[in-house]
Amino acid sequence: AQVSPEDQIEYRKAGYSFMAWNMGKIKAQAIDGSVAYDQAQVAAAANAIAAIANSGMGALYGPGTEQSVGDEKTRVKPEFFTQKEEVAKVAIAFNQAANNLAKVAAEGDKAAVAQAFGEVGKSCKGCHDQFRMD
Ligand code: ASC
Repeated sequence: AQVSPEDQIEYRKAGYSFMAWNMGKIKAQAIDGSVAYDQAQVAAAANAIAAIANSGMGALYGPGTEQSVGDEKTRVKPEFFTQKEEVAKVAIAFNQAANNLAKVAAEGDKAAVAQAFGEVGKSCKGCHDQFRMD
């Protein structure tokens, strides 16, 4: 099914928002300690992030999505659409970090989760620095 450029932007932003919500849950439990560590919750959050990371979101950067469309704003930089190899690098790094976090979260060690979470955060930031406008 065809997805309009406006919907592509909406869906990709929804994916990032949902991952951010789940990152926040892991951060609260494994990093800040503001919420008690619950292994099942952390594993569920990590699995949600990995599922989205593995879902092929690159398909939501089609023609016509280089700029905001209608009410859907995007902060993607123009370089994202020309530097395919660089994009592939940050995407693969993110994917691997997200899959590793899910694996580590399933095993349950909090310190290892904190470490793996940090690696995911770095991979998020790596893409933001290169391909997201402020
Ligand atoms: C998050 C979130 C991001 C990343 C980034 C890591 O929780 O919403 O965009 O982590 O801040 O540097």
